[in-house]
Amino acid sequence: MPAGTDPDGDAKMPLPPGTEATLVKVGVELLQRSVPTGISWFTAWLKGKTILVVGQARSGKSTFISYFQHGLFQSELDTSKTTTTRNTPRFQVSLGKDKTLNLHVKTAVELPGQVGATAHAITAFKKKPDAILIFTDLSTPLKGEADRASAAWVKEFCDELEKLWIGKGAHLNQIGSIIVVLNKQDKVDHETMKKCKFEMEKTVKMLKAARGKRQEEVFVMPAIMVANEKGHELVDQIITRLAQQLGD
Ligand SMILES: Nc1nc2c(ncn2[C@@H]2O[C@H](COP(=O)(O)OP(=O)(O)OP(=O)(O)O)[C@@H](O)[C@H]2O)c(=O)[nH]1
Ligand SMILES: [Mg+2]
Repeated sequence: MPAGTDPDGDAKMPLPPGTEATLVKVGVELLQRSVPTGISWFTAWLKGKTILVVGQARSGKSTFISYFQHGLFQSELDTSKTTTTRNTPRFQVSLGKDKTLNLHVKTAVELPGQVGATAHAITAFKKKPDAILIFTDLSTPLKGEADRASAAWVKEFCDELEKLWIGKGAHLNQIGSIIVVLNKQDKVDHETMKKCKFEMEKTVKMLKAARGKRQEEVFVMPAIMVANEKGHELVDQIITRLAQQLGD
């Protein structure tokens, strides 16, 4: 973790001049993407993981997949709504100074936000992915109608997913990682982020059968996915956590 940030990515002290540029560079150097070829394609085929990206409409799912796959980070854009399920081709992410941690991604699947939390949970149950990233938008209210409120969305998703897995036998559930992403931290103050994190952590505690036989911890992590000096750091922490839980 670079100097000047705590585990939530909050600034602890003013950064010395010029450090901002270094932070971005560190982020880029720690995560390297490649498309497998030859023998490494075969390894990737054997090990490849399916990662499902679900969550509130307009919360940043497509933006995340673009960064995850290509390492591209842009300013806030007028992106179009995703209207159908999208699957990426195979890619590989290598992490760490010596590239010792590798994540072979068979496909990252994004669901259209507009279809709602229950539909996302049904797809998550049917697809049986290796990991689920649940995207929320910190700038929306916590409570209210599920399609506009972050905690309500996550609660509806978790309730439905848990209901589907109960009685189906958790031993059949091979899930290795579930992460709740609190995105758009740049749009809210520290207090709002903390309150939302607390609420989400309470909600995900109800996941038991849906957490599968490995019963891995469900992490709740803030993110910023538009260009700024802290942005890479937070999203890289999420990808690192994913790789630690699923990595080869
Ligand atoms: N301020 C800010 N804007 C963001 C962030 N991440 C994404 N956005 C913006 O949010 C908008 C929606 O992003 P998308 O990635 O298209 O969201 P989505 O979840 O794929 O949306 P749907 O496909 O419609 O469900 C775009 O204008 C992004 O540039 C962030 O961390 N901060
Ligand atoms: Mg989208």
